Amino acid sequence: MIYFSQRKLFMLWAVSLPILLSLLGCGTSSSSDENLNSNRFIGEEGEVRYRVKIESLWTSSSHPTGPSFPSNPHFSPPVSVIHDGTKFFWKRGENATKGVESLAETGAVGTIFSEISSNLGKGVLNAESAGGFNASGGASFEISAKNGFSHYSFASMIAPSPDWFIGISNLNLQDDQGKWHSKIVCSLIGYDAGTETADAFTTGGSPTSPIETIHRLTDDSATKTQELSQFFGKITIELANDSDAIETSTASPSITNCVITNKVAANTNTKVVAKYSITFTNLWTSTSHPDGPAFPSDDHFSGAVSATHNGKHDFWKRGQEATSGLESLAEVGATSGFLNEINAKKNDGVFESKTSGFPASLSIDAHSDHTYYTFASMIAPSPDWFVGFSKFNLQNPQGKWYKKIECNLIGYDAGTESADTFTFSGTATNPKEMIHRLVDDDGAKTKKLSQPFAKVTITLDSTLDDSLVTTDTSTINCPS
Ligand SMILES: [Ca+2]
Ligand SMILES: [Ca+2]
Repeated sequence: MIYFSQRKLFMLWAVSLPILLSLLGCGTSSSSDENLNSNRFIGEEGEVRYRVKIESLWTSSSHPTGPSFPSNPHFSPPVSVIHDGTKFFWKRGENATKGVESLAETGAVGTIFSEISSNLGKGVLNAESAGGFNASGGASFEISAKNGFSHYSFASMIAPSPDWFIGISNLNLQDDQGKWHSKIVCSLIGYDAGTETADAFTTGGSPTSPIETIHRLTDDSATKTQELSQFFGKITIELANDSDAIETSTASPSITNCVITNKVAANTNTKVVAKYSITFTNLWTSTSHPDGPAFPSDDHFSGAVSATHNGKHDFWKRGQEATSGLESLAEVGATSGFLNEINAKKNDGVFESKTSGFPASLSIDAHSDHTYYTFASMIAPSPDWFVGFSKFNLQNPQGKWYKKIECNLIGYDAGTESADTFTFSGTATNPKEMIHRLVDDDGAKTKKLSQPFAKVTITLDSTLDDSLVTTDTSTINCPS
């Protein structure tokens, strides 16, 4: 069955012609043409429209040590294709088509549109091009997909360059159940089309022979690799016609370089996922705790267990006895027992749970009904000491998501093993004590162990409804 209309095919060519003309200036200046940007398809029944915004992140300061920054940095008109997932407009690891070669080397779209139009109705639903843009700007336009044609690809030349481009290949706008994602934000890295050889931001070079497959600029082994590894741009793809007739996804899939933000309950805008990045930094050094127990030779932290939840359960809490899972984490660094205790409440208030390295970074999803964050990681070696948060609310009292939280983490004692040195050995504390801060203990060790062991930075990456984010930028105090 053929899913495209003659109108679209006509529009395809009507749009591509002025782009061809405008490309004559691609090497000297950008051509951000509002008329081209306003190009959009007329929605048909069953079609789902998305707003697409491509923003440049390419500046002289973002790529300071790469090839000389050009005087006229810009991007060629991005070509967008909606297809069925079997047709690849371009793909890493495969040879560029003549159309992709032409686009990546000169920004011209004539050949690629010829290739696409021959596939209309055979795996390709539609294609279009927006206007090119300066490295200080961007492009915005709409795309239109439908069931069976839910995959999105685009490419735009990094200009001037030999054959480098930004793009997305075969991004499914639907989840595994065929429901539409509400919002996808992806960072855009640079790709090499494998057809022209040069290492500078200039057009031209010598044809690569034999031709290489399309690869990321960072896949090259030459010096340019690291220098060109920064993101060149960002793309935001957001559902435009969000009506009850469209089945929106509640899934939260993980895609490299992309963040997908979906509603958990489709019936109200306030039930949204908030995506946070969490970074742990080690503050525990021989100089940070100078007069405490002898600094160990193998100082480290165990893996961390993290969870977002609705606050109904205290997985660990100061003044409460440690569970066997936390005891095992605090005494020997085993994460599975504590994680299992959390996962046992998956249907009773736990939203997401995971283990991660420590100090390290992780991302975790919270949700309007699950705004609390709990984690723990063992201070090792130690008898039963750990750092962590218990039930920290990621929303302020007005129900708005915090943008950024920075806290120093003090040490806790799980109350299950007794010793005063940084060693694994000790005797079981009998009877068990309640979980307490190291500084709560009487005696000499108290003051010596009062310094923070680590720092945690919690940053909001995205949430569907920005009105639910606090505008307060003050530093949030650490729970203790
Ligand atoms: Ca190349
Ligand atoms: Ca203890």
